Amino acid sequence: MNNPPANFHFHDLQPAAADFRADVIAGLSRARKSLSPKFFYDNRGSQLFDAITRVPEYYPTRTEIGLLQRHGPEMAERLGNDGLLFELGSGSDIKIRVLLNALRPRIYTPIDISHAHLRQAAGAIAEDHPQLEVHAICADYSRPLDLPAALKREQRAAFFPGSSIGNFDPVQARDLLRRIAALLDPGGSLLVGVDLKKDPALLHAAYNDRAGVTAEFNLNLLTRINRELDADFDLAAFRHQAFYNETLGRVEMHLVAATAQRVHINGHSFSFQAGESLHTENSYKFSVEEFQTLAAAAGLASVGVWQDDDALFSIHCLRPAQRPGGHGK
Ligand code: AVJ
Repeated sequence: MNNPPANFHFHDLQPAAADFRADVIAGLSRARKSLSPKFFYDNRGSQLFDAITRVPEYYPTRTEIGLLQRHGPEMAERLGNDGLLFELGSGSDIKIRVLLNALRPRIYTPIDISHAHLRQAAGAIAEDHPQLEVHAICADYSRPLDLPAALKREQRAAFFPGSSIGNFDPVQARDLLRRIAALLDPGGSLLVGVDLKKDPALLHAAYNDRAGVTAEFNLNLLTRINRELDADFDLAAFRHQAFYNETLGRVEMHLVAATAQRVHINGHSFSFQAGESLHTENSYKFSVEEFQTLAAAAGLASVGVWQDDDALFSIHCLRPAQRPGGHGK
């Protein structure tokens, strides 16, 4: 953006590059190598994720947008807040545009780890909505967050789209929902997109698209490590793998070494055996009841749930449950 509009504010609380290096070295040092999926989203990774949302097999994004278009006014009414709207992991901006039109908050605060992507998307929204204060925060929302003081006084609601909650294992997901609950007012609510359990063949197709965009997205993590951490992954030696783990109710993505590999990162050296995998993502799937149980464990009560006719995707409206002795509405 050449000329940020006056209603646009950018708060950079981005994690330091040192954190990325330390996390990658720790992840590759484990007996079962793994990295957090939050590292997918460098500029190229954010672009590739956008491309995934357009492949025919990847149903979540278009299904969630359909739900927002169809039920947006009712969702806004349930959210019931015209103060401040947080968005966690502001991905594609179509979703938030639909919700902003229905809810009409005074302040919009997207929180995203991807700096350039956030600046661009949030800046465009500020331009198109001159009445709306946009306070974009570049941060890792999976960690405790110190809110800019200007945002502390408003009535707050939150939107957590895309089933990104599925990236966290159950205990982490509960803790994250608790932290989001703490961001809300006693009367504030949360709208969260949650991918539903379904025929594993549909899940398999969604994470193994024919055009190979998901594979490229997965492999881009190695490109990013090579570039930012001066590492020497041989990209041709790793292949994308994604499957539904029925026991754990999650899609898993891995990068599997075709042959034995040795990789150097910043003075460290890591070996892969032939067939050894680097686990790059979990994407948990939930029944409506399973998600409500998880939310309840985080102190959030269900005040509405919407799903499409094919039961592919759900959106839940949750509200901090009244604490005994508390003053919730
Ligand atoms: C944005 C985390 C919800 O798990 O479906 C898409 C990311 N990974 N294809 C998902 C993703 C592979 C996506 N989330």
